[in-house]
Amino acid sequence: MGVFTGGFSGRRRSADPDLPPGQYLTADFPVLSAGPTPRVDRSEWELTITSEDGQVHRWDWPAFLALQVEDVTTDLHCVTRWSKLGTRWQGVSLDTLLADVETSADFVLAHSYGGYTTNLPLADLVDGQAWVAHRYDDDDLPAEHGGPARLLVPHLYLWKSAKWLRGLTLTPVEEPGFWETAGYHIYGDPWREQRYWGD
Ligand SMILES: Nc1nc2c(c(=O)[nH]1)N[C@H]1C(S)=C(S)[C@@H](COP(=O)(O)O)O[C@H]1N2
Ligand SMILES: [Mo]
Repeated sequence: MGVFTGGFSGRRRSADPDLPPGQYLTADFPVLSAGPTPRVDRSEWELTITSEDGQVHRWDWPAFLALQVEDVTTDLHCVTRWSKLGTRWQGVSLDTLLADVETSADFVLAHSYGGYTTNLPLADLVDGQAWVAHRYDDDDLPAEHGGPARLLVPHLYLWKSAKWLRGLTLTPVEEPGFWETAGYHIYGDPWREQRYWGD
């Protein structure tokens, strides 16, 4: 008797268990930017976290580099359906950046040099789920991929990983960002195919 693998449920399964539904694998690293690439000099760069009472935590480039840097290997899933597995980054965990931030807000609006914004629940940035990444593949993060530093939230669609990150604002009420206002899903879980409003 033959050995049958797959197909027994009658439903098509993704060939790669690391590939969310509706995604395909790519080996290259596409660049997706809604506008021109901002060129931010590291000597002018700063990252801020602003709590709901207006208290601002601020890091310039040397202060940021003085924080504990982590190695991260993770998969990326873009809502335009490409996925790239096993990407290698270095960055500072949001757990580290938020350590001294007192807040009772449940949401975050990330904003970038150049004006891009995206919203996330604060719960999705903590507990080892998110980084501010400044290195990719053992090199400085190229400007087109978000350097000097970008948000990296790999468990959500990649539009949540704001390139050229400038600040995070903690908000008690969720404020939709750039793509979310344009009809993308408010949360964006690739495993539940939350691409657009109503998904
Ligand atoms: N500031 C900023 N961040 C951004 C974007 C953007 O246009 N501006 N595009 C988002 C989208 S839609 C995707 S898919 C990823 C693409 O990242 P990459 O260009 O490094 O592949 O960045 C996200 N972060
Ligand atoms: Mo995207």
